Amino acid sequence: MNQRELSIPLIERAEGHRERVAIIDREGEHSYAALLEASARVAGHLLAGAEDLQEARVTFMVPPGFQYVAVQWGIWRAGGIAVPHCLTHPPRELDYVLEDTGAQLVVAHPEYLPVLAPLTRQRGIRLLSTEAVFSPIQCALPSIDPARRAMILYTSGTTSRPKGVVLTHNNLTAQITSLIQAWAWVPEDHILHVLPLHHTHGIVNALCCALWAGARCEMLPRFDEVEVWRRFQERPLTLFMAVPTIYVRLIRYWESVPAEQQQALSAAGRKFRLMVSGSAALPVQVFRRWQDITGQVLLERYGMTEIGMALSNPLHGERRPGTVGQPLPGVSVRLVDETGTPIQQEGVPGEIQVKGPNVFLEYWQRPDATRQAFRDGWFCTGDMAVVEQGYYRILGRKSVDIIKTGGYKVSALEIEDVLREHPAIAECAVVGIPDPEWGERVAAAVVLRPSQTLTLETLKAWARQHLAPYKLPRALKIVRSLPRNALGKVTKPAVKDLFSEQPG
Ligand code: MLC
Ligand code: AMP
Repeated sequence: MNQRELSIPLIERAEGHRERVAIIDREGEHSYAALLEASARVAGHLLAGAEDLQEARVTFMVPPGFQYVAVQWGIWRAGGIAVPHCLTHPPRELDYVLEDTGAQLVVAHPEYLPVLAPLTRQRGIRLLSTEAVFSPIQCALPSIDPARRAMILYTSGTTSRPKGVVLTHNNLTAQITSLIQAWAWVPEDHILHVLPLHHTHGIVNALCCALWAGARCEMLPRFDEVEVWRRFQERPLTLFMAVPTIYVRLIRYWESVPAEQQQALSAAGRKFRLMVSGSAALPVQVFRRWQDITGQVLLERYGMTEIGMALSNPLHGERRPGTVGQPLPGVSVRLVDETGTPIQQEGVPGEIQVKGPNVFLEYWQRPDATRQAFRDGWFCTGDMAVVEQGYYRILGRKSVDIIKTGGYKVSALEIEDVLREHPAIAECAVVGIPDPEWGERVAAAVVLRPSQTLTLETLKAWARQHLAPYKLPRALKIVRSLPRNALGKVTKPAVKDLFSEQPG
């Protein structure tokens, strides 16, 4: 193997555990050696005679499993920037990513060729099937400086359309090694992976950490409570990571089965060395119920696409429910007041700001947005928190236009822009309303055009063509006018009140 190519730390490390099992998927077990070989072939096909992709954006739409990882690594080894597509995105959202990244190459599992082919044809982008990129090929691979861009992840925010968060190999290494240290990953670990692979939680925390450690990553095609409980019982798992909605679903399933089966499930849950929750606030009742059922004290942590993970309850020591613990190794965290002054005292709320090698490079081709996101070198998260007895507690977000549903962050503004295209809708306002299963649910208040009608079902069916399933409205209120302030601006708290039985 060419020494020069081994400069991406995660991939370089794989040489150290070639014979170990890296991935378990529906095809079986795959070693680190197999990953190295398959990813080299992918890189060869992507390069197609070129020496280095020089940070070309390569999007890929591959289901969770060995092929996903081999394509991701292949893009990196060829010198490209890997951009994972969301598998449930409708064509409009897929096309946005192709356009915004200026993608030069797309790799797709055959299942996704029909949806991608018309889009890539229209844009003149080379589309490669996974069947083609795994065929044998000999080729020298470029040397990759880890300061180079590695990945773009799309995140919704306070702008209508999602922004591309650019992470370098160095950013990824910092994010991974911080968690390896904090949660004491070892090669003997075996994680059950159930999260989507276009977001940081699934990619960095669960997948890349496992591969860095030389551990086993057992990947399900998607979350399914029955299958997860089955694997808990049958497999020698040590780790599990999920969003609160997933724990809610697992609890609901446990509660639905007979007592004997509950005992067996509980015993299976007890064997894990660590279970983590994140991406959204973990309700204290869920924390306690999970502990009753499995004996597991969930470790809650806080993170964001732009920074990876920043705060975590301890592996050893008290995991305090309703809090997200303390700064992770190598990550600096502070709270600031409205004037931007750091808060020194406990008990005083402020915005969370983060600094460190884990913090992303830039928003893709949005220098203004990048600049606005930083103050004196600190990344402004937009999340509010308070420190109480040494532990950070998240209080909420500064923006009412960001909704967290099932662990997915969605922009109210993006949904509003789409809903306004509906022929029956004159005006609309989208908010997140509290929900015990989803954290928040997307709710739309709409003013109809004269003599038009609309139901939630017809709106959902229409919106499904334009938006990802997790962005669809789940509650609808038809109103004569939207609540506005004296300046004519829609008042979102009043819109939320429209959906609550007792307006507050
Ligand atoms: C799906 N449904 C929803 C919904 N999503 N209803 C309300 N709100 C939502 N958000 C509906 C479906 O449409 C369907 O109903 C029914 O619920 C069951 O759908 P499903 O397909 O079984 O749901 P599923 O796809 O399993 O989704 C549940 C989930 C998923 C929890 C597994 O949301 C998920 O994987 N979430 C994780 C997201 C994540 O990884 N975030 C991390 C971002 S990074 P119907 O009526 O339509 O049939 C980050 C940083 C950090 O946040 O700190 O980690
Ligand atoms: P994303 O942009 O999808 O990466 O989502 C990041 C956001 O998720 C953060 O800015 C927080 O608002 C939220 N988040 C992540 N972890 C937690 C947590 N443990 N508690 C509350 N909110 C969280």
